[in-house]
Amino acid sequence: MPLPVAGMKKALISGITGQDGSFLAEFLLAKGYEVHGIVRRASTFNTERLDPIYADPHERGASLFLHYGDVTDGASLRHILDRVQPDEIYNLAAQSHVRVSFDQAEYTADVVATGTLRLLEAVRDYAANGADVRFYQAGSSEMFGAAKPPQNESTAFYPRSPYAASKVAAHWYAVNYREAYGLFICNGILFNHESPRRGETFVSRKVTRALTRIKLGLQKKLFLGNLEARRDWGYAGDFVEAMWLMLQQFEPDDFVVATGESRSVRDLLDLAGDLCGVDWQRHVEADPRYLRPTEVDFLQGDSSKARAKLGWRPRTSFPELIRIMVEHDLELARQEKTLVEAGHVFVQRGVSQG
Ligand code: NDP
Ligand code: GDR
Repeated sequence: MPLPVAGMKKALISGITGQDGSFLAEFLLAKGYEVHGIVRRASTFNTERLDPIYADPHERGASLFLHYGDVTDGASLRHILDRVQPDEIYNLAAQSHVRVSFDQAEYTADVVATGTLRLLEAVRDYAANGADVRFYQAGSSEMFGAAKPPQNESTAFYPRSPYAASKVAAHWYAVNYREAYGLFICNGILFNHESPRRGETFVSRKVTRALTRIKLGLQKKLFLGNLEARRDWGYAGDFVEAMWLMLQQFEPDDFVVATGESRSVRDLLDLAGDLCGVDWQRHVEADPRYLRPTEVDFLQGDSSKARAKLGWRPRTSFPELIRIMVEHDLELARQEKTLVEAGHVFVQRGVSQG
């Protein structure tokens, strides 16, 4: 591996292969950081979202480096900290699907709650050995759960899923490590943010993938759960900037990051349907598999603090976000159609999970 360039700031991202990890890596590389990411071993490639920014580490000038590790494996985290010596750590690793967390509650807690604790313990030792390090914890609006909107930093948490309860635990671990050991730790409480890189079992992407495929005759039905739930949906590319801004402040603090606007799943279908020229009512069917035992009905964030103190604001409106996603997925559908017309059989994967 080439020697790091002196003076370059080093960031370590857990969850770098996910939606946010890939946007954050791009953002930090553009700022001149050397970026290191933790990747878990899988039997298939899980680094697809990093393809556009990944260069062979043997090549001169490479500034993105990947390390095998897992937040369920504390020793691997310590080894990575020793090797990388980061200035900033972004803890984005999670089993992040709320519905799945009801099926895999213990595992979700192990990754989301105890995984954060393992990383904080490793950071505590790293700092005790003299490192000057800053830590970002990826908190979620799901922590507010049943609390009345609009939700801000003073709103009491009322988690409604094993995922949300685990994020609340991680949040308080982070606060405690800040207070107990004087570490520079920030909790970002981010409301939903989406993009063409969103996993296909989250509702925004599930809708844009399905309606664009329906438009081109590749699919007939879309099975969904609760259409009345309301979310504050923003663009992931805008939200990763807020993570970075938190770590550039004089004092560590916690911030809500949101657009301030809330829409229902039905509104999302109306907008995506209009953009595709598809009457969704003719194609959408209810499937109770996608309902959650306890739902979060209404999220709408108040990010006045982040706007005032970080100077952060969202740049991409909801209609613009959905337009970007529809355009991207329409292109994917066109590619699929070309293959189908050339005789390839297409299998739609994975949507039964989400
Ligand atoms: P994704 O699900 O797209 O990415 C999750 C990342 O965590 C992936 O890189 C995944 O790896 C990795 N991961 C999962 N389990 C482990 C593990 N045991 N050890 C190491 N890495 C692991 O999530 P997002 O990018 O959307 O979200 C990033 C973070 O922000 C998450 O913590 C999420 O809970 C939180 N969040 C997200 C919001 C959103 O709207 N997107 C809103 C609020 C919070 P792999 O690719 O191998 O699966
Ligand atoms: P969420 O996102 O649970 O808010 O968590 P998701 O897109 O999964 O659900 C949003 C809302 O849509 C309703 N819904 C469906 N959801 C899915 N996935 N599939 C369906 O078929 C469907 N039908 C209706 C859901 O019930 C829900 O009300 C996301 C994740 O990124 C978390 O990690 C993150 O913390 C929060 O956002 C903020």
